[in-house]
Amino acid sequence: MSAKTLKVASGILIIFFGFLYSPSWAVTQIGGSITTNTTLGPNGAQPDNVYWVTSHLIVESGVILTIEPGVALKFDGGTSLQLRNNSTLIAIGNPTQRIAFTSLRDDEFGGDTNGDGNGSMPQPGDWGKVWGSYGILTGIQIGALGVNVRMSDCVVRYSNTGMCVMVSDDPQHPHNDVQLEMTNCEFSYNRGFPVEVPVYSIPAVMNPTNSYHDNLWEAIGLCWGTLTNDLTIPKGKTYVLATLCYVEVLNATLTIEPGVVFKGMDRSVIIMRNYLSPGSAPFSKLIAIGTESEPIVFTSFLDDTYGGDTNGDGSATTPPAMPDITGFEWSGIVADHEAIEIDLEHCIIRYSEGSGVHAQSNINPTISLSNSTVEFCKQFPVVVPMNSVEEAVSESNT
Ligand SMILES: [Ca+2]
Ligand SMILES: [Ca+2]
Repeated sequence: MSAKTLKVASGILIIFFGFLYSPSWAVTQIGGSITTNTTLGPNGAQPDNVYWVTSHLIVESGVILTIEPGVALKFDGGTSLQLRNNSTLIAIGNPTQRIAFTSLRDDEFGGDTNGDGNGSMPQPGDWGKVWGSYGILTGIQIGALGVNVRMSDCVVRYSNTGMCVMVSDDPQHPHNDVQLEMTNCEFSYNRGFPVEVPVYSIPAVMNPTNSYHDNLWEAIGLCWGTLTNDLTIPKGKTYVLATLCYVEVLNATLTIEPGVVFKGMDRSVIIMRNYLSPGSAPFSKLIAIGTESEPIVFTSFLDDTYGGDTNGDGSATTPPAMPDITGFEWSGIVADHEAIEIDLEHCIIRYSEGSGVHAQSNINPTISLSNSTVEFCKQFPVVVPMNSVEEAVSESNT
């Protein structure tokens, strides 16, 4: 085995390369900070198709990391790819040359990199790191601000949460504004969500060319995110509001298709806001019009009744019959400001630790609730202003 250490430009990216174990695959070891624009692949400064990530690979602010078609990044246990604020990841493969982000022990991409034949098999959770103030364990970590990610024909597998967009570390201004484009990507065998993204990235991750399978939490995870452009959420996957996630709708319309199932983790909410003066347009609207055969469901992450066993533990956990703040259930749908409209029809709302639908005091949103069921909430099922009482308590609701 031969190996040597190189420095790339002025950066501190350390690359070792040599022919390790398998004569058929060259393997380049990488890790550390990338401080200048870098290409990994046959046309890069260290041409190769297989990169063994031996420590956290960190794309620093302002830097572009390009990964070429057919390249495999194989991560040692506990390592990750971290995209700092204002960095860019371009990983555009093609159907015959996919780009893999996987475990060192995964011989299916890039051959027998660890040189033990079938002596070790990849497992969900093989790679990834705890990152961010909420302690999210994830493989590809996308910084909160100004990060641009373009992925096509990629495979992300055997990590914890495969890819996660972070929330700003400032608790007073949690915020993110990533640009995510994703097509023909596969997330599989991850021990957590395949992806956890802000609400505004749902069109990217739900592009029908992407696929998700055999992940422990087989759902689209949602982290804190502010929706400022109109969006329709399609059915097809369960959506889980992760711990402390605010799906915040701000001067926009959020429409939910019939048949969509949301599940909430501890203290997560769907919150409707409008920072303009009372009564002024544009409104914030939540439109959830289900049908009798395809209701729209908002419930607990622990509730397997709708959307199946999303938390991957069979029937080992169930939501408490009457959630308590110490039980860390989700916190319902909240109207936080004036000039807000909430239309709920054929909806099922369950297991909120507060109310199912709640208008903050001294505001006057328009809330319409019909043919719906609100059940197992800790507080009043609905707390609405006087102008909405007739709708909310009509006989069509239970
Ligand atoms: Ca092997
Ligand atoms: Ca379960």
